[in-house]
Amino acid sequence: MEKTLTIIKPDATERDLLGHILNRFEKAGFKIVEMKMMNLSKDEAGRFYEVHKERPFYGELTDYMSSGPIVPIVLEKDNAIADLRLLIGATDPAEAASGTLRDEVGMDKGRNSVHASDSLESAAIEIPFFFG
Ligand code: IDP
Ligand code: MG
Repeated sequence: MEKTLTIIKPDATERDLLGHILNRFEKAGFKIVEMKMMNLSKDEAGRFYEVHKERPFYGELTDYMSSGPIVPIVLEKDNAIADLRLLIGATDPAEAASGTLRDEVGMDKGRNSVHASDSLESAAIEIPFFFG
């Protein structure tokens, strides 16, 4: 069984979409194995998204991710990493395939409601970041 990290982002907790999103994960066959609600400081958000620090949206991203409650979750399933990326859809909700989570509830390229690890290497760093 593979594990991946997802984060329900501030735009989704703010709009009371937590139950809906958890239900989508469970219906898609993911087991919720760890979960908590918390707030990140801008510094912590910066550390989580360190790989993007040279990108033009880094400041906006770390402001946004520290703007309200987030819910990091470890999900488990066969092929969890790739399957979760498919379930959430493209980064920009306007480009996300029909029926994906970002298509359904995402607002814009920044406020796209959910994070998901993009590889085994990322999951191995991202899971202990929140669940050490
Ligand atoms: P991903 O979340 O689909 O893996 P990444 O390219 O890794 O997308 O970007 C990380 C996060 O940074 C995105 O989910 C989104 O919240 C934010 N982001 C990406 N591109 C932009 C942008 O052009 N403007 C604002 N925020 C962005
Ligand atoms: Mg990414």
